[in-house]
Amino acid sequence: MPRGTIGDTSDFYSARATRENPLTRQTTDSSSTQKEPTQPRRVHVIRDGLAAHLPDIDPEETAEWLDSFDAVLDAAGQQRARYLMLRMLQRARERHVGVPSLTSTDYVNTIPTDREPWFPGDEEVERTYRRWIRWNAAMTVHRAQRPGISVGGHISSYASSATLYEVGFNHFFRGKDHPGGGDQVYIQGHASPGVYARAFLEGRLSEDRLDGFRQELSHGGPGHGLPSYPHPRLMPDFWEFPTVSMGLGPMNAIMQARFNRYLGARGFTDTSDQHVWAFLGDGEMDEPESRGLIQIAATEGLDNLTFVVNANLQRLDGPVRGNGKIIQELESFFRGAGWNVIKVIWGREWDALLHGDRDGALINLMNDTPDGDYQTYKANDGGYVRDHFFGRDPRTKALVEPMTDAEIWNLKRGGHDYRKVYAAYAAALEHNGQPTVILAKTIKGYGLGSHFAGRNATHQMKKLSLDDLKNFRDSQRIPISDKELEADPYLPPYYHPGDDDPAIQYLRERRRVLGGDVPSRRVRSKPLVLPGDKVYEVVRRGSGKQEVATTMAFVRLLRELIKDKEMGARFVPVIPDEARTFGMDSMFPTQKIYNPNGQQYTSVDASLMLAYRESEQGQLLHEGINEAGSVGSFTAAGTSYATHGQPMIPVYVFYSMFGFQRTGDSIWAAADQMARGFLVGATAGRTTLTGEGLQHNDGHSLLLANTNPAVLAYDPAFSYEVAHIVKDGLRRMYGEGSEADAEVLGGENVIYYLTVYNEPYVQPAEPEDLDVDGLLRGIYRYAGSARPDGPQVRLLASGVSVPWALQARDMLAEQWGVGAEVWSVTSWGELRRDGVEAEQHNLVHPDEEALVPYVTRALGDGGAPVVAVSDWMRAVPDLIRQWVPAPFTTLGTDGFGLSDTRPAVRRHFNVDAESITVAALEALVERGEFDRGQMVEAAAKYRLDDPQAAGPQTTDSGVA
Ligand SMILES: Cc1ncc(C[n+]2csc(CCOP(=O)(O)OP(=O)(O)O)c2C)c(N)n1
Ligand SMILES: [Mg+2]
Repeated sequence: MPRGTIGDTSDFYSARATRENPLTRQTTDSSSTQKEPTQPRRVHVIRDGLAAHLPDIDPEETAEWLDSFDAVLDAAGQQRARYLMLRMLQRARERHVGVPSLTSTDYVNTIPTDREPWFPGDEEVERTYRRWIRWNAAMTVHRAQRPGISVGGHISSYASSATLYEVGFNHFFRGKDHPGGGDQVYIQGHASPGVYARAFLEGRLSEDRLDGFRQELSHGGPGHGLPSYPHPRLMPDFWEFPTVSMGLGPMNAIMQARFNRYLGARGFTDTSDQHVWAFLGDGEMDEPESRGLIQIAATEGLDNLTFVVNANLQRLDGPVRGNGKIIQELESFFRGAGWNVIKVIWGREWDALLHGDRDGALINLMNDTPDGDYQTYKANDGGYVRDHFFGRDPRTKALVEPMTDAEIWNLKRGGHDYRKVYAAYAAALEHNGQPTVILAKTIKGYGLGSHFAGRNATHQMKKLSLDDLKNFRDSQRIPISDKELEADPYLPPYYHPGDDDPAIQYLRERRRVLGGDVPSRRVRSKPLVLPGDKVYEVVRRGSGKQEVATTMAFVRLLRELIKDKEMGARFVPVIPDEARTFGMDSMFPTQKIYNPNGQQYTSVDASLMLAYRESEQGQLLHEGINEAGSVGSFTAAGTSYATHGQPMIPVYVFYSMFGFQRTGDSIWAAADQMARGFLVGATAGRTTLTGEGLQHNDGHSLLLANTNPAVLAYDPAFSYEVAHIVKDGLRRMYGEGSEADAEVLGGENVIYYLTVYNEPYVQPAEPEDLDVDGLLRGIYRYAGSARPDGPQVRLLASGVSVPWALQARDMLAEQWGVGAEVWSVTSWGELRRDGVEAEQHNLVHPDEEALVPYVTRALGDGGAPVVAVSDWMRAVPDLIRQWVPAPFTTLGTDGFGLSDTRPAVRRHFNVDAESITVAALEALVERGEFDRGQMVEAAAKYRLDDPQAAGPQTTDSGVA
């Protein structure tokens, strides 16, 4: 392996090979023993449980047990037999006999009525203002549909989940002034009107703000309206966690709970009294992301996390599981993954009926009824429920005989019942060692009347007819007259009884006791003390004669930074199982990998210097092969300056191909949440990670990165460039105080994206007259023309392509008498942003002197043609096209990558030195400054169309 190649991966591969063989042998061994007859006889006892083959050491006793079971079944029927079996299982578990647990239970509440705790609140008062919140939430959306505005919103989601939130707000969610530091609450995006409506009663939002729902610009100017969904960036003192892209909330909540543990374990702040609540839709649970990380919560034993799934049985278009039962499905799924599951299905009105259900007929019905029917019942009436539900079995029919249709209609679902929901939340908090999921059955559009409740179209209904308004007003007992409603049905009044109302006093007192406002976002951190220049020296002075890849240089710098006394401990390296590829395994023994259980085994390489080390206080977050979870960790760490008042510096290093392309939506949410930190796209470029091919070769993440307004994307060529970019990034993100108070972290809510490569080359020392300002803005001249006497061109290159451009500069000078400057473009994207800003400014300020984009100023009036090249598709350099004040040619790696040597692939895409040379000559021909015949000769000489004519491989390409 050549010097300086990223990571010595040979160990990794040989270890895997030697491990595979014994494994295969083992399998063969065990299958051969199975064939041998064994004594005593082995019987298939449990197919998919603990053991497939158990010896029957006392067949007679076994027969007696089986006979007893048959006898019960014959004499007392299925229900009794089932009951006894369940009791046996329960007893077995109590006595620690290893039997597989049931993954699903009957369709009833997990917590029996007699185990419900005392409800500490004044339910009547709480229900009173819940009605006001319901009304105001619906009116917020309805009024946003007024003529001339019509910006929409959702009414039915919050209507179904009001109780789930209210019990939390009144009794559980702790605010930031709580001594424990407060909880983190992920609110379902479509429930935002309810949260605004509560904030209105609390006095946090005015009527005028509610009227600005979804009008963030036009309603009184920026900052006066309200964002559609939880968007911290748009309402930074209110929302904390963006959730509306479904599936991201569940992932981020898990990684947040895990990060809380990490932060506590590392001694930054005590997070032991904080809880993460994630409110999710049952339709949302279809997202692979929603379920995809739940094993992490289980294996890490995150009992500081509760998912609350609002199982209203509907998604946008219709039923979530019309033919099945979403609650039962999720119960099995979560329990199987190691979660504590609490079902809240039936309200207290059912208690007596269930008590009277002596032979289990009612439970049978409950078990057998598909969700589609449950939905239909609640879109009808009590008579319908009597006939179509209870009427299906004479025993249940008889059970409800004494009840009126109205009483049957009033049998509520558990998710609308304060006591049942309170019991579930209390049990979740008490549970140790596992995360909890609460599956709460509700009705979509609950309380909004028959046009909304349970209707398939309810998700998208945005306004109420006058009749709907009147009925809803009546059901919620809102003291607003018919006359007031009729005056302008587009603008029915909000309701607030005044701050002195005892119910409002109660509501506010509850929040005061629980530590203040939720949701609420605050930045309480101090700016960090930045490291001095010394840490950067090692990478600024270049690599001498050694060939070093920029990935290596970055890791080297990170290792220096992590040693810094002030800031070092705050770095949070996040790696998805690629540390060895990047040479980050060197950090295992020193920084160690965080594991709440430490390292309870002897590592196979324990005696080596670079041993694999896990520790309770580890600094590295090793996420396994899990980019989605990694972004979750990046987000939690990168927002810790606000969430916990602890600025942490996440450095997430990944294969650049699997970053923006795979998890772009999560990075978008991180930007919304105003995460700060470094994303490092290692093994960047379309032709640099050769051998890996189409799925690995990234020629476009810089383009994708540029679409995220919070991301500053840099493509450094040399290690000193990396140093300046990182240094400036730390200053901009963590080193500055706010305008109002220098002691409070100000800085910018941006994310740095650096693309670094795996091709080793000599890293030059920083030039003495380096144009640092240009480097940080995106472009500076690295090398002047080598032939001032001949025709002139300018070569713009970035990242790994700068050495190709330098080679072309020599070829142009030596072989064709042409002078070429080489400019290092550290950021095409930042140059573009600057250009766009200038254009925008000039458009709206035509009276002022026009701003000239930086790239135009930097390149000046020289007029020499410009050839731009990179290891990215042409659209990347094309980002600056309109501001380049000269003829502009771009070369790039458009198309799929493929596996071959670097020179072959670079010839194929025509981005190598030879191709640059010919492109430059061509540009000069166009201007009449070079002879066409000679240019054609050059192309033929270099065999530009023949990858087989390209030179041999540069260095070992590394493996991914
Ligand atoms: C990733 C993603 N895909 C699609 C949507 C569009 N969408 C918004 S709400 C919704 C249905 C939500 O159903 P559910 O999760 O059951 O929530 P409910 O409103 O029923 O509580 C859909 C599909 C989205 N917001 N995010
Ligand atoms: Mg739903």
